[in-house]
Amino acid sequence: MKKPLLIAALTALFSLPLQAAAPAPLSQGEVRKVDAAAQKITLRHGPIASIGMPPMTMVFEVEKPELLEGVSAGEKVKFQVQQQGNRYIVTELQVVE
Ligand SMILES: [Cu+2]
Repeated sequence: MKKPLLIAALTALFSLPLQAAAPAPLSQGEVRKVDAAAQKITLRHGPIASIGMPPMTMVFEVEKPELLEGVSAGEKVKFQVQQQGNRYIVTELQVVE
């Protein structure tokens, strides 16, 4: 009777590092403004679970200028963001139809 519990406990234990290593899911947002020169984008975004941020409109830095190519205000996007201190940096950005 105790074996299934033990297996469940071991399975849970060993799956933890895998979950920690998995990339965070993309967050949803809508582009408000693109500032290519400053490498910044203003997004109205939904909740971002990976950094515990509620929905809001804010300015993000982008990791590289190419991320902003073909992106314009009004478009819906999915994105990945990394927090470095008090900086929020978009590392992945995809326009969604
Ligand atoms: Cu925010």
